[in-house]
Amino acid sequence: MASEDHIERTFVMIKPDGVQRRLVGKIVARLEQKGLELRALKLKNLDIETARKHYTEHKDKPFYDHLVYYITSGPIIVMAVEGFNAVRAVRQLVGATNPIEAVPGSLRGDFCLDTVRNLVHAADSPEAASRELSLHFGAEDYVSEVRIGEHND
Ligand code: FUP
Repeated sequence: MASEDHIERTFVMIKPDGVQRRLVGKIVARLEQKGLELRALKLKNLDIETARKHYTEHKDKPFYDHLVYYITSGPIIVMAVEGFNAVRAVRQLVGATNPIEAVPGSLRGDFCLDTVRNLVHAADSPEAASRELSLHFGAEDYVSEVRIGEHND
């Protein structure tokens, strides 16, 4: 086991094309079948201010405005996903930014063609994961462990 191996939490978003195409179940299934666990999940419309913050690293890029427009154009799913090396594991499952280069078997490789409508976003580092999780979730959104029959009341 390498020194960087550990349980971590990452941020995953199903973009408007994924929700519109009714691929939510398939995408969540791929995360779960890999062995990752859901800690928080919401279906919501992203407001423009949060979208701009989410993509702040791209604010000087020519595609920034279009990206913000697209990501706020319909409902999305936001998730906190936990597991062994979750950041790298999810990035592998998602595949390359350009779906034409994403390997078959990855979500983008199997389900889309377009670089903007590329189905899923996943944090690309533990630092990005922590920033994005705090942008999209509050403490009240998390469950600690998914176990049947355990109550907090
Ligand atoms: P990724 O981490 O794979 O989602 O990719 P990036 O953070 O580099 O890019 C974020 C989003 O910007 C992509 F999902 C789509 C959009 N993008 C473009 O529209 N054109 C580009 O050349 C690069 C990214």
